[in-house]
Amino acid sequence: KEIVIATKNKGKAAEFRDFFGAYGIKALSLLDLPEEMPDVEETGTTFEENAALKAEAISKLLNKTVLSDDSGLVIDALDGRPGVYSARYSGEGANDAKNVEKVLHELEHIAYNNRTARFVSVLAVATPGKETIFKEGSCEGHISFQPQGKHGFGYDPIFVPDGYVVTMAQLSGTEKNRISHRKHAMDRLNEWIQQELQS
Ligand code: ITT
Repeated sequence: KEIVIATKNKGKAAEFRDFFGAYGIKALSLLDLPEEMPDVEETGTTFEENAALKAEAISKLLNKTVLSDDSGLVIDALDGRPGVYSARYSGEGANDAKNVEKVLHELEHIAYNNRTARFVSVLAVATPGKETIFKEGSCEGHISFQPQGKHGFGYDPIFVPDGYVVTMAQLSGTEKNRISHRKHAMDRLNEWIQQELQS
């Protein structure tokens, strides 16, 4: 079995390959498809809206079931920013390093206790002729003062998950995938996956 993941983010794609691999399902990202897929404009103001936009657009184009993930980092001291704007937080020419730098700068004078944050992932599954389904997961933690670690992607180098003294980027991929927001959302998708496997 195969499933298309409507993402061009290599970090996400690798994590979904692991999650679906455990079910014996091959997860194909948009970078794995033979045809070039358009960039879907993320015009929504919530993770759900953007996840639906991505999954439904690609599902329509391919006429098959497509899963998307809209995710981000929600920081309490920044009133929830970067949130749905996580990918392009540092503006034109944004990349992971610049986004991380911007967050650290904005939190410069904030004490560790007040640097609480969570990663959020909303999965949308769009199937032609069916209602789109949504599953959400989150992972609580704190924002560190310096980037540390080389694993993962995005804001992983500055996110210390609750119960840990190292950043998400210092954990192995296997460890991250046991505790992450995306893992918790995937757990909630388990029932749907089991049904798919039987169909
Ligand atoms: P696609 O839309 O193609 O999937 P994207 O990177 O634009 O890729 P999003 O719009 O969902 O995806 O933005 C999510 C951003 O949130 C992502 O670029 C990271 O900066 C951050 N993020 C999400 N999940 C993360 C994780 O597991 N670890 C670190 N940062 C994460």
